[in-house]
Amino acid sequence: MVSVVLGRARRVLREGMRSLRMRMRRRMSLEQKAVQLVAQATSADTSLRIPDADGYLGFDFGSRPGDGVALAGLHDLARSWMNDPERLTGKMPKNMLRAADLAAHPDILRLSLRDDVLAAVTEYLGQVPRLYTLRLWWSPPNQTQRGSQRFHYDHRDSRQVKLFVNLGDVTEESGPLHFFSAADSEIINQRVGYSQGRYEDEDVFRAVPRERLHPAMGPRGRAFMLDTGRCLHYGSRGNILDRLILMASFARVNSVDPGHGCHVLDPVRDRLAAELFPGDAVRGFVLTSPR
Ligand SMILES: O=C(O)CCC(=O)C(=O)O
Repeated sequence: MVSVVLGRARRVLREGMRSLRMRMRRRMSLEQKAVQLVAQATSADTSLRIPDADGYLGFDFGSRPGDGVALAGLHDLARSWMNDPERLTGKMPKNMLRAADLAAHPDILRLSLRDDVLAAVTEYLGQVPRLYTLRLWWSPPNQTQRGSQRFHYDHRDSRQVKLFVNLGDVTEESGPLHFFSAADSEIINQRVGYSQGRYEDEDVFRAVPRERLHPAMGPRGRAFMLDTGRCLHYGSRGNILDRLILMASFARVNSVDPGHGCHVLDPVRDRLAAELFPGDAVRGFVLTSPR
């Protein structure tokens, strides 16, 4: 009896070891591929660069004529989605994007995976990233201070980049994303302590003055790439007006916390890679599932 139980336990252990080894090998080869594709991803347009000490870059995403028009179209589309109560569920900021929208409105993915963005993210991460999540966020007027409305870091990896694009004007009244540079965030970590939870404003502002906080404001097309793992941030707080932004989250393929998937992207990743970007090895890689 004992030998039967022991035999079974050994078999289970061996299977476990084998699947662990296979997973590790798969992750290794994925990482090799992510590094191999760097030259291709950074050859098309290197006009944007995220400075390492800052951990963020503000830039004008809408200055290319076609893209300015596409952003205006996306803004109008998002406004029309506000009449659909099913799109307005969930916590703040409210994601209105659904998987079916990506094929119906290919500009959403085309803009999120623009050459200059992919090159900058690739250079910052040292490898071609995966697109983990994609959102079209609406922040309605509110006076709450919960979840991402409080200072926090994201924890997918030691480095990650989120692209935030204003779809309409974002002013102080529209609850903009606010963030500290990576260098100032490091000072906060040293004085307050690094936490995977939420920070109190008073602790943060005792360490670094409020004046050094950056609001991600600006007209339609103003955009930011931000390492939300290194830059302390919050958003959608104290809105008097509403805010509409496009958000794409990138991280290394072998990130520490791959998360629980993305209901907007996962059902359509492979199909859209083939349909929208045929023969494009970089975007094919960026779009495949992180797990
Ligand atoms: O802009 C917002 O509403 C919050 C964004 C945020 O905290 C995040 O993306 O991690």
